[in-house]
Amino acid sequence: MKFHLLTIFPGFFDGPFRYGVVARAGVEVHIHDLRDWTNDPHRTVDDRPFGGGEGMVLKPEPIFAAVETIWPERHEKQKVILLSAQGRRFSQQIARELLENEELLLICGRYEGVDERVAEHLADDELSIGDYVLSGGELAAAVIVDTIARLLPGVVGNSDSTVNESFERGILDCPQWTRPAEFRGWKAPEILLGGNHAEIRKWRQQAAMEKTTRLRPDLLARLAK
Ligand code: 9D3
Repeated sequence: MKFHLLTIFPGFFDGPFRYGVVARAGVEVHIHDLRDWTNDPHRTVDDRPFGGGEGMVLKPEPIFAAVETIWPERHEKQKVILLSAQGRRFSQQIARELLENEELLLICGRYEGVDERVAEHLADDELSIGDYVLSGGELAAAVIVDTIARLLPGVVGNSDSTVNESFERGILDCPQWTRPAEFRGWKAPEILLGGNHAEIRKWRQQAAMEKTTRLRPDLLARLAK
C-alpha cells in the first residue's frame, strides 16, 4: 500500500517511520512538502481567516495543486483524507475500510485550520484521531499509517492474527504475565502456570471481561446494542 503525506513539516516523519511495521517492504510512504506548491518568494501556505479571529488558516491553492500533481487522474482506490480536529473519529473499523484502497493521501492540517473548500471539494473524508487538541495533523497521520500498515498481509506473520483483535471483538485483551512467576511478592495467577488450556481460556475470558468493565464500560454498552 502506498501512502502520501502532505505537510509543512516533512522532517517530522524521519522518526516514526524508521521503525516498526512501516519500515517494511510493501508499505511505501512518500512525504510531500506543501511549500513546494507555492509560487511566492516567501513560500506562503497560510493566511488570516475571513471574518476575523485568532491565528492563521492553510490556503487552498497549494493543497489543491499538490494533490493534483501527485494524482493527475483519480481512481476509485485512491482516497484523499483531510486530518482535522473536526473529522469523524478514526477507529479500527475505519482502518479496515481504508485498507481496501491502493493509495491514501493524508493532508496534515496546522495552525487554526484548513480552508473549508479542501474538505468540501478535494477530500473524500475528514478524520480526527480523538477528542483532544493536537498542534497539527502530523501525529494523527503517523497513527493512521501505523494502524493500517500493520493490517496488511504479511505484517503480523500470521495473516489470521489480526482478525481477532480486541477492538474488533468489542472487549479488551486479557491481562498477561511473564517470568518471573513471583516478582516483589506479586504472583502471576496460578492457573496460567499449569497446562489446563480449557480452564485457561475460560479464566482469560473472565479476566478480559472484568478489565473491560472496569476500564472501558463504553465498549460493553456498545456490544449490548
Ligand atoms: C485550539 C484551536 N481549535 C479552535 C480554534 C481548532 C483547532 C485547529 C487545529 C484544533 C486543533 C488543530 C490542530 N489539530 C489537527 O490538525 C488534528 C487533530 C487534533 O487536534 N485532534 C485529533 N485529531 C486530529 S487530526 C488533525
